[in-house]
Amino acid sequence: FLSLVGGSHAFVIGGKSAAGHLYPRNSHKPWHQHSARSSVSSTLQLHMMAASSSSSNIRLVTNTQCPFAQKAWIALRVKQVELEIDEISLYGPNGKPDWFWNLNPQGTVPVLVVSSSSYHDKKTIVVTDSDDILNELDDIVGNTNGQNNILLYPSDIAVEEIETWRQERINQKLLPLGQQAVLAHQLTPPLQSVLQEMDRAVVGPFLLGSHVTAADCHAFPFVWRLQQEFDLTPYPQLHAWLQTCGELPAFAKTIQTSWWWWW
Ligand SMILES: N[C@@H](CCC(=O)N[C@@H](CS)C(=O)NCC(=O)O)C(=O)O
Repeated sequence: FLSLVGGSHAFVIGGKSAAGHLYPRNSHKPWHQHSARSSVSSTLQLHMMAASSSSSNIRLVTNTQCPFAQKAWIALRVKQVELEIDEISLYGPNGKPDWFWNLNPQGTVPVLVVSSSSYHDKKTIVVTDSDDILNELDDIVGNTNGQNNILLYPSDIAVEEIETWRQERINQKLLPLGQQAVLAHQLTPPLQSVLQEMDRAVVGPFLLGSHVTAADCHAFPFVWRLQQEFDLTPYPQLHAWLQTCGELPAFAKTIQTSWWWWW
């Protein structure tokens, strides 16, 4: 069967008869064949997968210049996931291949593909949005790799605190105000006040204390890019946080010499 899970950009392909390559490169199926909807929740689907899995494979379809893809890549590296990276070009004559349109009809990276198989079953979970990847990664990796499960949402930190960083400070404020400021070539007063708010909110050494959480993975690609354009030393806590993350292998490996903004 093939189902698109309502509510998040994730769907599951699987069932006893699914075998071989799920996304053959010569497939020319129109993208709308992914439109069948299911009311089965993604959590249930993940549990179904966990119950039957005996081996799994995690693949990130990405472009390393993209900040959203970097966010997912950092999270996967923080969680020490054994990962296959499939980099595709998005634009120009070598642009998106057909198999990629089949995988994600929206045509955006990153896409996380988690395949698991056992004697009885074969399932693939596809997550097509970086926010959903961060939201679901603790469940996905917890189910495929029981040990060593470093949590992006640790139990001693309130989910709301992580979400305030992710949704309010980064997605709602920093992204639009950062774009305006970069295009205007100046650190505008509205961006300055968000950076001040963020600076005061840093617990240190990481955004919410002694461990990396989903907040750090999410914020880093965007704040790092702003630092390439503007002097962020007037925001000492934020500046120190960038430095700390940049020295960790999980983050450092994802920093590229050539990169894209987020618009
Ligand atoms: N909401 C998506 C946005 C991802 C996104 O915009 N990716 C850009 C590259 S940075 C992309 O794939 N663009 C290709 C296109 O729009 O054709 C996410 O967070 O995953």
